[in-house]
Order: sequence, then structure tokens, then C-alpha cells
Amino acid sequence: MKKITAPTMSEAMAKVKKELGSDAVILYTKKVYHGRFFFKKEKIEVIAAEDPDPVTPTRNKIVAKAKQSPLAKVVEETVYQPVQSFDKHIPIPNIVFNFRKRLLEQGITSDEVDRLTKHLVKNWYKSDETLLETEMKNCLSEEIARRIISSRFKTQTKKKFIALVGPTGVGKTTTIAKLAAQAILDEGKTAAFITTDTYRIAAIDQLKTYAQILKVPVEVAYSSADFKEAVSRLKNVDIIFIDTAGRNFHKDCYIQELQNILPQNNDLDTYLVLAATSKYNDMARIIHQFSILPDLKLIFTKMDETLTVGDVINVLFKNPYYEVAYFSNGQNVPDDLIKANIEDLINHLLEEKNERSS
Ligand SMILES: Nc1nc2c(ncn2[C@@H]2O[C@H](COP(=O)(O)OP(=O)(O)OP(=O)(O)O)[C@@H](O)[C@H]2O)c(=O)[nH]1
Ligand SMILES: [Mg+2]
Repeated sequence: MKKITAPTMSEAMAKVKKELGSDAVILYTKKVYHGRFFFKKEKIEVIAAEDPDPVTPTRNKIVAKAKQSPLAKVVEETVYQPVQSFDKHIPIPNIVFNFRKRLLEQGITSDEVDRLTKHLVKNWYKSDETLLETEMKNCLSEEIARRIISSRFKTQTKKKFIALVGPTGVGKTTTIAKLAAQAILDEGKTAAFITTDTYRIAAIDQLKTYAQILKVPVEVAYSSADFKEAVSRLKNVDIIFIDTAGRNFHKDCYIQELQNILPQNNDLDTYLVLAATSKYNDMARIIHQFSILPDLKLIFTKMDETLTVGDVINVLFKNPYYEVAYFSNGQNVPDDLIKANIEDLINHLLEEKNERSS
């Protein structure tokens, strides 16, 4: 890790590139002042590190593709603005301090909390210190919604294949059952399951149980040849849900296996399932690992099991190119699955714990 100081941001970036290479990761930027009184000069301080896991050619291609997506422009405008440090000389009014405390308690990273505090302080002083608490809350909600990018909350899909991937025990199989039940009951579609999770016997039984209840066919694919045969047997079905094994995805070979078995066509939606109870760093790592699969969308499960959604929001702040499709908020099939929506998420973040439990 290196601290680099330069008169302007572009000079700082040039220095970072020279000293740490073009894969360097920017961890933090802020304005600093050198000298005193008339000699005081503003400089930019950047803390950067070498990328511990540089972008591979495949990942590079996917990132390049994401940058051409319709989301790219709005991402550039909202997310990749330099992080401005919080100006310690401006007093934080109590009303703002309480929101700041709430954001920190919820686990939002300190750079994001600083950015949001700054926004609130600015609006508070702009209003001549007259804004009420509810108005400040609205102001904060709107800024968070803008930064998360509300347009990425989309529910797919009209695709024939829907695959759920992700780490162990996050709720992939249960969510598949919910999605299938909703497609059958609410939309009158026909459905089928294919599982590639041949790693645990109990996993096949679990999916077969759901298949029996929903009266849908289930096929087990041990190889990509099996998978193709299963698909041809199920050609008249409207939607084929693909369940996959949860494995320790720190090993690249498991992702490669998945990539080999999943159909390579435009009629596939792949959802990466993350549990809202996981830590931010772990979720970030999982997203990075799975990013070689094209056009991933996110599902967050176990929303009912956590009182803090800061880490989910951190994931969204830091991974702006991924659409968010569903929130799962319980074990009941099919009811505990809702279309992802930003209002619920922000309410969860800002409302007090005792209000939630009541
Ligand atoms: N509280 C809560 N529990 C959930 C939710 N979604 C799934 N679960 C539970 O989490 C456990 C694991 O769910 P599975 O669907 O088997 O998870 P999986 O990702 O398929 O697991 P593996 O196939 O072993 O990787 C089960 O007990 C589910 O009932 C949720 O949104 N909230
Ligand atoms: Mg499973």
C-alpha cells in the first residue's frame, strides 16, 4: 500500500500508475493542505495498493462489456466521482450526527458515511437550519437511492433458462422453488428443474421434494452431455430452473465447472445468490469470483435474519454494474420472495430496530 501526494488528481493518478502499475486499486483519496496562512497549498492525497488479484483477460472482457451497458453512463456520473474527505472544521449538527451514527451502526463503510454526512450537512445549512427530521431523512434516502442507482432494480425475466449460482447454504434451492412456484401459480407457466448439484445426495432429494409438490419434472445432470439431453427432453416446458451446487468458490476450478455446464446462449438468466447475513468483504470476494459468468444479476436472501443491511448496501455501492432482482425474506415457499425494491432496502437501513421488531 502507498500514500501518494500530488498537486492535482490527474498527476496523482499518473504517479500511482507509475509506481504501482495500471492494475493498482485506489483505496482512498482526499484533499490535504500543506504550509500555513498565505502559503497554504491544496494537494491531493491518494492511498493506493497493487491489485492482489489482477484482472484476467476474460474478466477484462466482461468489465469492458459492462462499461458499454446502458447503466454505464449513470455509473460514471454517480459512483466514480472522487471520494471527498469530510471537512472536520464544519460542525456536524445534532440532527445530522444521529443519521451518521445510524449509518455507521448499520455497517456502511466510513468513506460512504462521510460522503452522505457531507450531503446532509450541506442541505442542512442551505435550508438555514430549518429542515425537520423527516425532511432530513427524505434527503438522505434520496441521496442513497441516487448513489445505489435505482434503475438497476429490475425483475427479470422472460428467459427460458434461469440458473442460480452462489456459495453454500445461501438459499439457492429454496429460492428456485419459490421462483418456480410463482411462475406456475401467478403466471400460469409450465416449469421444470435441472440440478447440476450432484455433489450431495441430499441436494437432489431436496429438489425432488419441491418438484413433487409442484408437480414438475426434475432431471439430474452429471455432465454437459446429460444437461443437453435433459434440455431436449424438456423442450416443451416454458421455464427451466437450473439448481447448482454450493461449493467453496475461492477455488477457480468450481466456477470453471459451472461455466462449462451452463447453456451458452442468450436465453439464460444467471442469478448470483448472496445471503444478507454475510460480511461485505466475503460478498465482494464472491462477486469477484463469479464475475466471469456473463450478465449476472443479484438475489439477496435471509433479509429477515439480519437487523443490519449496511453490508448489502456496501456491495451495491461498490458493484454498480450488477442488477438486483429479488430479496428473499424467509423460508416459506413461495411467499417469502419479493421483487427487489430500493424503498424497502432504505427503510430497513434507516428505521430503528425496535420499530422493525414491533
Ligand atoms: N431465514 C431465511 N432462511 C432461508 C432463506 N432462504 C433460504 N433459507 C434457509 O437456508 C437454508 C439453506 O437453504 P438451501 O436452499 O438449501 O440453500 P442452498 O444455497 O441451496 O444450499 P447448498 O445447495 O447446500 O449450497 C434452508 O434452511 C432454507 O430454508 C431466507 O430468505 N431466510
Ligand atoms: Mg442447494
